[in-house]
Amino acid sequence: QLYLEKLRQNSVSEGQTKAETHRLTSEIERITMEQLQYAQSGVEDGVWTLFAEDGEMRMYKREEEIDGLAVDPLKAVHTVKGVTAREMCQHFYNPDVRFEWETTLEKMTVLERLSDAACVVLQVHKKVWPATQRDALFWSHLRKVPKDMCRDAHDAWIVCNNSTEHPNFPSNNGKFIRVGLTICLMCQTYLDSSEENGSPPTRDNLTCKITYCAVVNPGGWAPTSVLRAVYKREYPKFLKKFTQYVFEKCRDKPVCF
Ligand code: 16C
Repeated sequence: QLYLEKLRQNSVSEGQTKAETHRLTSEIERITMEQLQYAQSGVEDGVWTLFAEDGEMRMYKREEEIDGLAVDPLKAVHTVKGVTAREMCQHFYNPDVRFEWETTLEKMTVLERLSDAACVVLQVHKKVWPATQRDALFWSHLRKVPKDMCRDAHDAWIVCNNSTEHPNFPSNNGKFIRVGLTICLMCQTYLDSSEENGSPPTRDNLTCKITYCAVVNPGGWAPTSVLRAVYKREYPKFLKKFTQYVFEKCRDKPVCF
């Protein structure tokens, strides 16, 4: 409780989020904090299996099934030079730019703007043959990580997306199967030594460490082989495309901490 209060004060004093509360405030606080701790825990515990590697990017999975459906948790780490944690997370959060990097989308509607850093979104994803088309309804939240939780980083930011319900958009209404998801992107900025000499940091002095965690429940039947093939193809594609997109978008702009 004390921690949550500290977190709230920290966010508000730094002007990242409005102070007002809304119907999802406490759920968002709780799940975002859980996801922050989950993202910060390592992958060297013997339960994660490396399944994709490309440059600095490493993707790990755990094969898990619920009622015969593959829901394999995914954890990925990546390092990108020249961008900050805030730039990375803002682009992941901002629904206005989602179609610029998200390749699985057919349609997206922002159902509610809860605050300047929290919203509820309905997404219809592209159909994967032979499975029924999926949709996803979730809240999304962007926040700065409190300084004492940044460890050795200059700063850290997190976006957490988590399934929710909306009375006007019930699930499994005939056309789509609704997936369940808990996803977070946690980014940490590191400055190289030149910054410590007193000169203002440029993009050449920045490194962004990225951790992406996802658990997606397909919500209804789909062949396990198809599900695992989609995971294996789409997650690496997403992380490479998204990070490259943010790098390109920011490279000629002033650094934003
Ligand atoms: O985190 C990502 N994107 C965020 C913003 O969109 C947000 C969204 C998450 C939605 C994840 C579930 C999407 C179900 C997609 C259905 C398959 C589409 C494939 C289209 C291929 C042309 O957090 C980045 C998400 C990266 C992609 C993840 C793919 C996860 C596959 C889940 C499979 C579910 C059932 C598929 C039925 C065959």
